[in-house]
Amino acid sequence: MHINSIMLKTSYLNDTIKVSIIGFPAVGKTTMVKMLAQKEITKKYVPTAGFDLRTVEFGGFNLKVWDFGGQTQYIKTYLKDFVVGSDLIFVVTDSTPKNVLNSRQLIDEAKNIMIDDCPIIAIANKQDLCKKDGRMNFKRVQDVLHTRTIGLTAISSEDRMQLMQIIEKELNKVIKRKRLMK
Ligand SMILES: Nc1nc2c(ncn2[C@@H]2O[C@H](COP(=O)(O)OP(=O)(O)OP(=O)(O)O)[C@@H](O)[C@H]2O)c(=O)[nH]1
Ligand SMILES: [Mg+2]
Repeated sequence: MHINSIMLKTSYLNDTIKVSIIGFPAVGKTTMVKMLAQKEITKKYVPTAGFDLRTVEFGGFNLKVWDFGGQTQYIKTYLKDFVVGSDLIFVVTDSTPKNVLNSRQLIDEAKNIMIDDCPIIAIANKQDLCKKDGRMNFKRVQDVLHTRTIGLTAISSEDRMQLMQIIEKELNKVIKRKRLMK
């Protein structure tokens, strides 16, 4: 490997990117993080207490992924203090009409906290259940949220590549912005 490419790679790894994943309980945030980290996905629901911090190395980036527990007391406590400083925020919904409407408020709150131009992307999760129980498809979710929305089935490893490509694109923009600010 040429010395310049080694240096480039090293400096990329030094760029730590904070990715926050927020949303109400049991919408699939931790499952999404496991998918990103290529960890085994079990279907047993274990609510996240407080938050979990996981480092995911991906495409030369060093991602610090903050997985916030969705219970009200955590959202209220952590949203303001810990989401600040994020480079990228995912707001996850389980695509049920009620949860989508509630998530709209969450997005508005996150937008108010993040006064800089941190991208906020909505995840319409549990798309596998749309036909079964009338959940909204990701386009309808996007219409309600007025925020760029990606449809996902976090328990399906087949969706991983698509999600990774989207994240990579966003991260490239984030890195450029961070370097301009240095
Ligand atoms: N059918 C289906 N189930 C899913 C999907 N994603 C997650 N689940 C299930 O939903 C449940 C909750 O998932 P978690 O990832 O633990 O949810 P969470 O948002 O982290 O929940 P909190 O930590 O309480 O905020 C688990 O039983 C998952 O297996 C999906 O795309 N489809
Ligand atoms: Mg969780």
